[in-house]
Amino acid sequence: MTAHFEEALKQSSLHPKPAGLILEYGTSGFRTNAKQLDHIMFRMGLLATLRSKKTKATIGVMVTASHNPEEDNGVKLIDPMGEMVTPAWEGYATQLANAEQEDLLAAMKDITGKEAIDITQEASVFVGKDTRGSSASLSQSVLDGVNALGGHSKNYGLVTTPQLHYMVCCQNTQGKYGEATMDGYYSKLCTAFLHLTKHASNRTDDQKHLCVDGANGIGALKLQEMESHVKKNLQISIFNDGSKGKLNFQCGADFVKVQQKPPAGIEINPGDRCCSFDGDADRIVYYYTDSQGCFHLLDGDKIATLICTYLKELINQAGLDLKIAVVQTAYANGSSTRYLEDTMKVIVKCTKTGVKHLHHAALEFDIGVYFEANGHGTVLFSKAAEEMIQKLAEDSSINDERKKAAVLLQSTITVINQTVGDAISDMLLIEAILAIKGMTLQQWDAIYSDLPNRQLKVKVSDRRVIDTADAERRAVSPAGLQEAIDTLVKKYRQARSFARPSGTEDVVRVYAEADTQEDADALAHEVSLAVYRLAGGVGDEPKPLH
Ligand code: 16G
Ligand code: MG
Repeated sequence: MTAHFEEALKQSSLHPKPAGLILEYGTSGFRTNAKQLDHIMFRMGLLATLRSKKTKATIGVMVTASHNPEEDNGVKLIDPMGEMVTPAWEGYATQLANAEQEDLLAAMKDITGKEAIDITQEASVFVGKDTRGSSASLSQSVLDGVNALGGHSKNYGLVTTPQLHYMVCCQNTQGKYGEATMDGYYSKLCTAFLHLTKHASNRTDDQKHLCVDGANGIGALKLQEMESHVKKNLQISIFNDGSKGKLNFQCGADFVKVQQKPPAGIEINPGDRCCSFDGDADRIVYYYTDSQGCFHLLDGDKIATLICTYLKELINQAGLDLKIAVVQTAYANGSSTRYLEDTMKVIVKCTKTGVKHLHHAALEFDIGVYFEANGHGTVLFSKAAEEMIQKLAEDSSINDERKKAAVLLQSTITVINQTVGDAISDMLLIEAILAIKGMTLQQWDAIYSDLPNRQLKVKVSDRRVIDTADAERRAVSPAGLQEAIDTLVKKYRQARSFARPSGTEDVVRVYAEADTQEDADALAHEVSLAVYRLAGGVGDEPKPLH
């Protein structure tokens, strides 16, 4: 076995690990300042090759740090069906990343042994990168790692994260999911989009126009590539296209969602339809300003509700008996949960933060719509549901209404990237739904009213002292924190609050909602103080917002 690892060991010394540096494969892979990542990239090339040998399938490695600042970077692994890498291998990733050079062989042997990997098995790894300055050399280090273990690699170069997920899935389903090329991706999604919007003939030119904030990242480049395919039915103006602004700086989906204001670099007129992607284009939020110039955000919860409403109508029209559910996290606005459960009567599930948890939960249903409030999400259709829809669409004995619904459902499935949340695919789906329903953003926004909310961060000496339960909605430790939150929440109307340790930053996040913005702000501040006092806050005490 050692012989197979010799080259890897030799090459590893060209990608030296800073002695003592410990990094962890977090919620979405490794993510930190780009300068600390070269050895991580090489080793993830090694690990992806081992994972490929184990699964006898193509594995993906994406070099990106999503919405983080430009100077950061990161890497995540993609499993054969285009999903996030399985948790046991996150552990191996951490193990391999933190082994000192002299322990690397032992770490590789350990993983190979535990997983009973046949080291002589062929391996194949797809690699992609975002537009950060550091991504070119870091993705080369991933390729070096793959080559060192004798794996085959395909370098997709600049792609969005969801595009790479898509390629991996296409490759491992022998093309059943689509063709593993950029052309294949655009042509699949855009053909479905044009088919869907063909049914919306009375749209005005105004309604065909969309302003997109590309966060100065990869999403902007890819939209430019795609534009001509959809032009007939959607005219896109791209802002923050990376030609001058800085990646994610005062723009992008994360900025807009957290700051609850429009990004820099975009001029919005009242009524304009706008959306923002994040730095690797796996998140999207929509927004507009009204005639008073007031900003309105349509976040992941609003998107899930719109999609769910649309799908439910089509399922009814098609006369299909399919169970639809929405999966959310603790951050979901209370109004959205109430609307979905009470008015729409759909099943709502709450999971821990992080795409893999939502994705996993959504797989349990015929149709699982999952979205984080921050705009990451997609829709999963079970194999049985897809087959039922397909059969119905081909059934010549049914009436026109059922037929039309079945055909629309078919194209809806095609426009969706089911491997992971995808800003481009979500955007096309949302645009198609609005077109088909003849709906403006204002009308969409009016489906329910968000409860005012606030998110804050608290610095503590060790955020792991906070342990949560009930999908992060309750704090189990430190002692007294949950009781303190309960007491504070009771002071306000329609209030809810929780604190959870971040999976991507060294902070505790606090979320609060209440029936007025003042109360949401006050509650968020009071809960932050409780966290600061009970969970070992460092630095100055949190100050009130007003
Ligand atoms: C990562 C997650 C995202 C989650 C966020 C929470 C993936 C691909 N991304 O970006 O889903 O909302 O972390 O960050 O899983 P936090 O733990 O710092 O609040
Ligand atoms: Mg992202």
